[in-house]
Amino acid sequence: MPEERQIAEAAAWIRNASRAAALTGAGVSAESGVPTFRGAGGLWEGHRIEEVATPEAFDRDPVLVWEFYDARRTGLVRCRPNRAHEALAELERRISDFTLITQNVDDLHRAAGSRKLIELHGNLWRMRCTAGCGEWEDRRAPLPRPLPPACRCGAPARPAIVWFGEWLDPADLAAAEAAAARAEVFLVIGTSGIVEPAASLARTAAAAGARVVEINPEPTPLSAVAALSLRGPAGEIVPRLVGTA
Ligand code: BJW
Ligand code: ZN
Repeated sequence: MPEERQIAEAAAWIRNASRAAALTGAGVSAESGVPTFRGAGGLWEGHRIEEVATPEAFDRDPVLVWEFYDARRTGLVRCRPNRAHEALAELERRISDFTLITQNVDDLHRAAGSRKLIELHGNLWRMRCTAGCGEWEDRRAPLPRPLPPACRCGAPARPAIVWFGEWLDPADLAAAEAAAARAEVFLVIGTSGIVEPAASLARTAAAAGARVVEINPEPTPLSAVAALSLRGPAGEIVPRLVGTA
C-alpha cells in the first residue's frame, strides 16, 4: 500500500483543484465483483476480449457475441457500486468542473450517482438496431431466447458498445479530450492503459500540465506520465483521496 504521505499529497492536490477529471477502467469495478478483461479470470469461455468484441466477430457469429454480452449483463445484475464509485460521485459534488470519463460499460458509476459522465465505450444495457433505426435501453437479463434480440423493425440488434476497430462517438471523445486538457488533477483508476484512444487522455492531461495520479495495484504504461502512482485497490485508495474513507 502507498505511504500515508503520498496519499496526503494527492489528497491536497484534489482538494485545491477547481478543475479535475478521472479516467476509469475495469479495475474500478473489480471490488464490485465485475471481472476485469486482462487479469486473472479475464477470459470468457476461453475467448480473449479481442476475439468477441469486434464487428467482424459479430458478423461471423452474432449468437456467440450476444451470449457473451448476455452472460455479462446477467452477472452484473447482482453487482453494486463500491466505495471508489461512491467517492467519485462525491468528487463531482465537490468540484464544480469535474468530468468522469469511463471505459466501463457496466453502468456502476451512474448507479453510484455520477452524472457528469462520459461512457467512452458505450453501455451494456443499451442496444442498437443493425439496420439504423437507433438506440434504446433494455435491462432484461438474461435476454429471452432465441438470440440475437431484434429491433421493432425486425432487424437484429447489437450491443451499443464500441468494439475494436470502431470509432468512439466523436462528441464524447472531444468532450473527454477537453476535460483532460483543462484538468489540474487527472486521476487514472484501474485501467491497464493499453486501449486507445482512451489511454492517451492521460498523456494529454500530463502534457497540458495536469498532475496525473494513478491508482492501480500494478504498474502500467501510464505510470510513466503519473506524478504519483498509488499502488493498491481503488476501493481503499480513492475514498482516502477524497476524504470519504
Ligand atoms: C485494479 C483493481 C482494483 C485490478 N483497483 N485497479 C493506437 C495504437 C495501437 C492500437 C490502436 C491505436 N488506436 C486505436 C487502436 C486500436 C484499438 C486498441 O487500442 N488496441 C489496443 C489493444 C492496442 N482501439 C480501438 O479499436 C478503438 N477504436 C478506435 O481507435 O477507432 C479508430 C480506429 C479505427 C480503426 C483502426 C484504428 C483506429 C476502440 C476501442 C474499444 C475498446 N472496447 C473494449 C470492449 C468493449 C467493451 C466491453 O465489451 O466491455 O472496451 S476493449 C476492453 O478494453 C473494454 C475496456 O473498456 C478496455 C480497457 O480495458 P481496461 O479497463 O483497461 O481493463 P483491463 O482488464 O485491461 O485492466 C484492468 C486494470 O485494473 C489492470 O491494470 C489491473 O491491474 C487493475 N486493477 N483490480 C484498481 N481493485
Ligand atoms: Zn430497426
